[in-house]
Amino acid sequence: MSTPELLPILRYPDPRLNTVAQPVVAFDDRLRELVDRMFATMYDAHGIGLAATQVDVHQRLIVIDVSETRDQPLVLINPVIDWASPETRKGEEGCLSVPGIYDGVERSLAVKITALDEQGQSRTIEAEDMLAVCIQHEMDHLMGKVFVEYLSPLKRNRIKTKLLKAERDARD
Ligand code: K2U
Ligand code: ZN
Repeated sequence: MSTPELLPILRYPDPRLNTVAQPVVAFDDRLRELVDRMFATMYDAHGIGLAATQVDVHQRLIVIDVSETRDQPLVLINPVIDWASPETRKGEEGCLSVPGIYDGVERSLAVKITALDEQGQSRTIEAEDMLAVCIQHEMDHLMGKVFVEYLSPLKRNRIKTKLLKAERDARD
């Protein structure tokens, strides 16, 4: 099977990253095509997660693969966090929409979620460690939130300036 066509990833501070995604309602071939292209885009970018918001599709859809062997794909459609542990930990995060920037973000150590799979079947997932962090990071994207919004305004403005300059330099 040929590799699905890659999708362009929106770069911070693109305002479209602040869009709140809508629930998925159609479990059809178009959805499956989108899921395939999101996985191809995530693997190509060496990411361990990707939210539809990041490819300018504003539906509640996330793809994840936190496995070392890059062969344990997870599709989360219309995900809901049913429980998040009160215990939290500050971990270093990056984002495919904020290239080259890494900083600490506080996240719950464990989460329990309910989500639909590509066939529309409901499933519950108990996650901890990196998978729990990734799920929280991606679900923020579906709410229009990028991890730099947890940082200080000073840091965020420096990041915005840096990335806007990088975009300008890339165009010239
Ligand atoms: O942009 C994204 O949403 C993909 C994120 C997912 C993620 C961020 C922070 C912590 C866990 C997951 C990453 O950029 S994927 C790149 C990456 C890979 C390994 C560890 C951290 C970040
Ligand atoms: Zn991200």
